[in-house]
Amino acid sequence: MAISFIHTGDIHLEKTFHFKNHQRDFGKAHRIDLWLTFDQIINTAEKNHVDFLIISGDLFDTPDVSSKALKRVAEKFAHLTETEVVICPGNHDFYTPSALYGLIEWPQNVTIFKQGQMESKYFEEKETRIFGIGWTKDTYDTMPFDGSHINLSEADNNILVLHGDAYNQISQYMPIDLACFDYFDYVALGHIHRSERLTLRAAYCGCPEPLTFKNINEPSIFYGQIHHHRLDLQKIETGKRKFFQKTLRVSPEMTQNDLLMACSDLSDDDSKGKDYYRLFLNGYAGADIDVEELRMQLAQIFYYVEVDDKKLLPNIDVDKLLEENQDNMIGRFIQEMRRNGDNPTAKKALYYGLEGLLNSEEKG
Ligand SMILES: [Mn+2]
Repeated sequence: MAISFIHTGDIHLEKTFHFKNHQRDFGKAHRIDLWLTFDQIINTAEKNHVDFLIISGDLFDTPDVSSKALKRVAEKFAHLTETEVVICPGNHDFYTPSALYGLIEWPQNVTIFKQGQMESKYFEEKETRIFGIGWTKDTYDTMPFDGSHINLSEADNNILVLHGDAYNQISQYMPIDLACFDYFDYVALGHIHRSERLTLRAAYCGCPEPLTFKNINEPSIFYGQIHHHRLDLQKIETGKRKFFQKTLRVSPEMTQNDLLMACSDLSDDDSKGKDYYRLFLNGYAGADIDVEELRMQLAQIFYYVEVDDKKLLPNIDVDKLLEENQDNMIGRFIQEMRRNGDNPTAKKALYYGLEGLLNSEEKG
């Protein structure tokens, strides 16, 4: 029979964040974002009457989750009226009887793989068998599975859920050889935080809510349907906020106001009002540029902004530089460039050229 599912994972509920910007408690706020995104996923499952909500590990960030948080998750699952929840614990939330998943009663519609080896559950009404290897410790140099062919019933839908590394066969986080499982209708993968379809029938869901400036692609979940062993997989965008890193070229003729405008123009108002920005200032600052003041100004425009000025150098005193370098390449370069006049383009060319020459001198 035809079935539908949502595949998510790597939500990392209750993660502690360490943001560089301390103007507000951004870490606590983003912890709440994770919960809101989790709610969004549950609502999507309910609204679309999906048969299965598949969670491929790292639902929680840590084994030290309060029972209040556990109960909140269980309650959300219990409210699903048509959906079976299947959880394959990962390296962050591996199963033990004395922590996390072992601490509370889970609703009837929740299945947790907790054996540390290949196991499966059959859902008779849906003619579907879901396999998985739930983690019971925090590292696996090899997959706890002998690679043998699993005999599947042709009449059923067969799904496999794994948390591990399909990119690196010497990973300590359960190396996965996808070629061993190419006869499943779908392989739902977790652990890598970037959403990617690796084969026609295997995909990493990625984080539904991004966690760091390294999570650059669109946060999403997968909505899938299987019918007569045909898989249809679609991305649904999720998440509250995104992370962006941008670099801005600063030239000496830019005023404080120019710089502020240039930073502000990097994005639209909607994104500035909710997303995380890390701005790298690069180049030469004129005398009236005050980066600390810029940070304060940007804090009024952006929800979250970091300004990295490690590569912003003070303006070059060209006259002094010429005096000191009369007889070498730098001096000759300045004289040559000054023949082009004093317009902004010529000035820019002079500064960027000097930047290159001075940098290569430093390195040499
Ligand atoms: Mn993870």
